[in-house]
Amino acid sequence: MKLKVITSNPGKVAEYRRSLSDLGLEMEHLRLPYDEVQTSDLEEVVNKGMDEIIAKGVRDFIVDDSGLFVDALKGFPGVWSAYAQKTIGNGGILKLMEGVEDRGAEFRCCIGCDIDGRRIVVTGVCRGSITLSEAGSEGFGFDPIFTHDGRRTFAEIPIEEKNDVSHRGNAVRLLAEQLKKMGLVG
Ligand code: ITT
Repeated sequence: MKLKVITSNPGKVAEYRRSLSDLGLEMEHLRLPYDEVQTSDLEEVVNKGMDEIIAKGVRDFIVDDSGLFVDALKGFPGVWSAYAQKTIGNGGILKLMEGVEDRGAEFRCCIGCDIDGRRIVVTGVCRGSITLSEAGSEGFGFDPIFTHDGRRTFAEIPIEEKNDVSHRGNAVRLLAEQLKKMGLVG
């Protein structure tokens, strides 16, 4: 079965290709802009986005709304992650964290999947911390400043290892459970 991954971010597509091919799902990248409503709730962004995409007549797809939530910044950049990444970038986040001892943070990923006329929405989380400096060249976005094991950033580990522990990997595992329950994958 083929699923479209509707995103402007090729890094997400690469991660989905790795993790969902095991289920026999073929992923196809589709750039189709949709409104990301401004709300503090990733699931709401996903559900509204899915309504809009379905209204355009597109079916059998995945959308993904993700963010980095930093404890000491009271959850910032969170739902404003894309804007923060484009404006202040990783350097700006590190600057905000200068002299801050509590470096705890988490990535969250909400996946919306329309498949066979049905809708599945799941959220995966990955706890970790913000590093003192940027490291690594793998991945995308905030990967160079986030570590899950306190040793290497997400930009210093291969995509398979990131998928094993990441917010997106955890969300994919929840999605896979649902798809299996529905008998849509083996
Ligand atoms: P689409 O909305 O088109 O899918 P996007 O990159 O804007 O692409 P999000 O709004 O979900 O995606 O992501 C918000 C920001 O968080 C964005 O700057 C991403 O690069 C970043 N981000 C999301 N997932 C990430 C991950 O696994 N590792 C590092 N940064 C991530």
